[in-house]
Amino acid sequence: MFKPPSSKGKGRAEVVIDPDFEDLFPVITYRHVLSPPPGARNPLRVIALCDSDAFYAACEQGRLGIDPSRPLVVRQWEALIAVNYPARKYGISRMSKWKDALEKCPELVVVHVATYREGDTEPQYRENPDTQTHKISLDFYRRESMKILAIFKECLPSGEIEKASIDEAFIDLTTPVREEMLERYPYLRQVPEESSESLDTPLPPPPTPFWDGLGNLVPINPPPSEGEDTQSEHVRTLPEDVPITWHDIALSIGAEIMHGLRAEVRKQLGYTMSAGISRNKFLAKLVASYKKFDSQSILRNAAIPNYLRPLPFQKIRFLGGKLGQALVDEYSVSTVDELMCLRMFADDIQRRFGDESIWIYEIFRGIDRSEVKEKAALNKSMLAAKNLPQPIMKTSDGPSWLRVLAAELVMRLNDIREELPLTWPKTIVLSARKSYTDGKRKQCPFPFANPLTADFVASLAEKLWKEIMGADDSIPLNVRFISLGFTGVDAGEAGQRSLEGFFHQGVPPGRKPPSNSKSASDSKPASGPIASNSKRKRETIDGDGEHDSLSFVCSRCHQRVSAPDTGSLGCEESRVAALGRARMEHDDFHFAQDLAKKSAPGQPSLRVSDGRQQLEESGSSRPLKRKKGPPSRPKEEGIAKFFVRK
Ligand code: TTP
Ligand code: CA
Ligand code: CA
Repeated sequence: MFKPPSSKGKGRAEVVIDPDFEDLFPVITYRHVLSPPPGARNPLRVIALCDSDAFYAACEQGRLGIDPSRPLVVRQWEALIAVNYPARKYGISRMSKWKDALEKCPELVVVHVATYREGDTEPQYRENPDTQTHKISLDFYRRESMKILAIFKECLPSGEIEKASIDEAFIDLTTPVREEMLERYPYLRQVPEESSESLDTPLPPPPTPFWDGLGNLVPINPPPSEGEDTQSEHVRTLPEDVPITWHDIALSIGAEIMHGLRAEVRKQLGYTMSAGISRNKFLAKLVASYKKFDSQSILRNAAIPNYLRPLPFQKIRFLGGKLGQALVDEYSVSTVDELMCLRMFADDIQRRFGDESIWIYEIFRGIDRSEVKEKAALNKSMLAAKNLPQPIMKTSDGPSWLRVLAAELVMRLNDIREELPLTWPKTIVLSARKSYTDGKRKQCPFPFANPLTADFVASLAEKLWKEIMGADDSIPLNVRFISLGFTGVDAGEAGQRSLEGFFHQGVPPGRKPPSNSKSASDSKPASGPIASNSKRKRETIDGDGEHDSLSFVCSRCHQRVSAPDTGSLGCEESRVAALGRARMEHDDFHFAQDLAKKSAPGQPSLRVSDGRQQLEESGSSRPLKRKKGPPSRPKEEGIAKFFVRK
């Protein structure tokens, strides 16, 4: 039985709401509209997720000046990584091989992603680049992505904006919506004099919201899904005239803002975007794909229960992979409704898997208090990497790849230096691997150089390569993965460093040696379980393009650890590989800490502020293959392995 709160008195006592969804129908008071700043529990919260349509395809369309009605796909080697909407009408999808796609649609425009090969100082577009000698570059898409974000920020100075992936951003619209609400309904600025409850006085009844032309409003009672005659058994029909709330007014204002923002991006850059607008990040993301292509969808609180209940929970972004499967295995159910009907579910997961697991239960009830947080403009690390189709067998074959990687890194660093001229990395790191568990890394300080050239970077990389591999060409190397990266990339300190650069080559005496795992040790624990688990999801398969930021929460130190920017790695496999590497590197850190702890009393102990750094700087570019290894995580089964037991 559904009955939203009355606006008279406190209301709670007379409200009959499905207890699972109580959080969706709070009494909204003057405090919620007046007290700054609105936090994650504010019932007037409005969050949007904006995602570019067929992003790389749209970028290429714009670059080539091709009419958007023409079918176009973007290719990376044999695979398609972006398919525009006209091409989708031919049944072409990201899963298609590009040659099959051409058969389906002979007039298809096929653009291969730009690539670097040895000697290139900039990526080039080529029809048929060779994966044996070339590496892909996503720099153009990154730049376009930055332009979109810049428009968001310019148009919405009071909104918080968080880049969520190369073509997505979360926008917290709560503050701009509130400003507009007070502008439109000035009577909300003042608690009525006759009220004795001051700020906790419920707001007066809201006006009728205006939805026309603002997007797709998710219905309170969804119609049967396509191809089915009857409504899902999981839907509990609600009265169509569910009363309007002030949150509906807030959502409609938010939808107006998003409409304007998307129009501005289209006008300035030509990109179409789709958006989801709801009460939190999880729901905004979920509803963004409700009806995609140049549209936005709005999920009112009243529509949330019947939107979530019939949903196979494995369709939820961070439950799509192994965790979702573990839930299916554990409870033998597949929809949100079925799980919610297991009355013991909440207590059961919490008891068995610790407090962290409760976020799942909250999500199913439409609750997600994770914040929209702007990320630092500058990544602390940059990585150019290549999975080698043909392994490097001889030491003398390494430098040609190092030059390719160096060219990409230099272009990206110079790109940043155009905006932030003092940006400079502290360290250059080379990693060469036979497999995830068998690799070598070496790093050295990155001295100042003016001008910064690919040759300069390549020469340092070659020095590291020789230190790792030696000079003996007769020893077979079998290197299958190679990466060159900068760490400690800093915009602020650079002025000082550049001066130092004129006096010292390398690290000045007395200066602290550079650290290369700041991303691990600096990173704070996730702001909430949703954040941590949504990121963890990216380890598995998500297909939503979230490939430029990967992280996990370490079960030993509970720190969030980020994989370096994997921008040059487009496919899911590479993302998983990047995360795998980050895990190994972080394990090394603990390995070193464990060593330090084990040092016998009286012996000089290995002081570890950052384990990897100490090991490497001691000159032992230790093979990462571990026979003894750090104490491994106890083997957890089923859902348990997804949570840190407290
Ligand atoms: P998506 O937003 O997942 O997809 P899309 O923008 O191409 O299409 P849609 O309109 O459905 O949102 O990904 C954004 C870009 O990320 C995409 O254009 C290409 C790239 N990408 C990859 O390179 N590999 C991948 O596996 C995925 C999923 C995306
Ligand atoms: Ca997209
Ligand atoms: Ca996306």
